[in-house]
Amino acid sequence: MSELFPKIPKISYNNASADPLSFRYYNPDELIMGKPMKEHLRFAMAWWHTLCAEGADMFGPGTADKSFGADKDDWRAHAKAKADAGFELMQKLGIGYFCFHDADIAAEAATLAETNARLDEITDYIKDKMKDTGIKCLWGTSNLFGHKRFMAGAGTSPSVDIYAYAGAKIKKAIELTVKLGGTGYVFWGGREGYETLLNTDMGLELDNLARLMRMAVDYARSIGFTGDFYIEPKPKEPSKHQYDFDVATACNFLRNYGLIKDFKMNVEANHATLAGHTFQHELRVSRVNGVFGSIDANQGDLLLGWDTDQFPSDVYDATLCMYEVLKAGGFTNGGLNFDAKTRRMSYEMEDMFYAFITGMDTFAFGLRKAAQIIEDKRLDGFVAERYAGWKAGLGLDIINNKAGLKELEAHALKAEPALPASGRQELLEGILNRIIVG
Ligand code: XLS
Ligand code: NI
Ligand code: NI
Repeated sequence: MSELFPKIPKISYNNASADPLSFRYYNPDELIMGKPMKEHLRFAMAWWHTLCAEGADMFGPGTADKSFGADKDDWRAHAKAKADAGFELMQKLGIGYFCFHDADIAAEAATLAETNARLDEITDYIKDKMKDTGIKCLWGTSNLFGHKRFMAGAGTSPSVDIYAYAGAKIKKAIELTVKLGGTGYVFWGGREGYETLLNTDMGLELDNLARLMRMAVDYARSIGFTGDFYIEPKPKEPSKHQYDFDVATACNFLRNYGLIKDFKMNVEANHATLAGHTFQHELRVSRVNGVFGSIDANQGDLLLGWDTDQFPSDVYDATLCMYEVLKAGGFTNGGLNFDAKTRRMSYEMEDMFYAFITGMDTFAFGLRKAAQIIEDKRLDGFVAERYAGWKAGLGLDIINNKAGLKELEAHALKAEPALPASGRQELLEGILNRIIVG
C-alpha cells in the first residue's frame, strides 16, 4: 500500500538532534525505574480527533481535509482510508494503542441494523491491520451525544425509545471493543445532564443512568470482557451541568449505585480544569479512592475556558501527572490517550505529527522528572515528616480506632498544642523547579 504521508519518516529518539521530526525525551525502550518508557506511558491515538475532526468550531466549518484521498460520500472507502491513515501515523510515531467511538470508525447509516453491518465490516479491516502491526485497542466507546436523537441525553433521556436506542448502541460498541481486544470501555456523558431543572426529573435520570451502566457491565461480562469500565468526568459542555461533574462526584454516583467495583476513572486534563481543579487533583482523588484507571492526555487554554482539547505541552503539569501515575503503581488496563486535536489554523497532517511528537515528548519528559522526584525523596520525605505524629502514640491510636472524643479531650487538656510546622510551600516549589529545570 502506498504511503499517505510520504514526507514523514519513522520518528525516532535522538536526544542530540534539533530535528522537530524526532523525539527529544521519548526513548521507548529506555528503562525508567526498571520499566521501559513505552510501558509506563502506553500512548494511544484518539480516532476521532486524529482521523475525523476537521477543525470546525461554533463560528465556522472545518479547515483540515480528513478525506485521506477517498470519496467521503463512499462510507467504505472513507472508513478504510481513515484506518490506513491512522495505522500509518501510529506506526511512524511508535504509538501502541488507539481509542475509538463507534461513529468514528464508520459513518452512521440510515438504520441501526445497517450501521451495525458497517461496523462489523470495518472492524474486520481494522483487526487485520492490528494483526499486521501489533497495534492494540486501549478502549472503545459509543458516541451518544452527536446525533440529534440524543439532544436530551442517552441514558438520561426522558424518552424510553431513545434510552433503548442508547442501550443498543452500547451493546454493539462493547461487542466491537471485545472483538478488537480492548481493555477498557468508556462512558463519557456529554449530554447526560441538564439545561434547566424546570423540565428535569433528576432522581429518575440518575437512577436510569446507573441502570444502563449495570446492564452494560452485566452484558460485557457475559461475553467475556475482563477489562475496566471507565467514567470520564466532565462538568459542563455540551450540557450546562453534567452528572459526572468530577472524579469525586462520579465516585459518589458509583458507590451509591453499587457500581464501584467495575468502574475506574478516565481522567481528562482539560475536563479537570473545566471543573475548577488541577489535573493532578483529579488524579489524586482517583488514586485515593482506588479508581485510578486511564488518562485522556490533553490541555485546555485557561483563557478561553472551554474544552479546546489541545495537545499537551505543559511539562510542569505532565510531571505532576506522571508523579501520580507512578504513585498509583502505573497503568494496568489504561494508558495515555491523546484526546487532543490540533488548533484550527494547524490544518495540515504535518501539524498532526508535530502535535503528537510534542505531546509524547511532554509526557516522556514528565515521566523522567516524576521518577527523579521520587528518587530524590525530598518531597515525599517532607510529607512523611509532616505527618510523622500519626505513626505513634495518640495518632496511631486514632488510626487504629482505639481513641474516641474522650481520649482526644484527655490529650488536649494536658497541654496547649503547638502550631503545626511551616508548610514550606515555596521551598518545595523551588525543589520541584530545580528538578524540572535541571
Ligand atoms: C469529550 C470527551 C470525549 C471522550 C470520549 O469532551 O473527552 O472525547 O473522551 O467520548
Ligand atoms: Ni476525553
Ligand atoms: Ni475534552
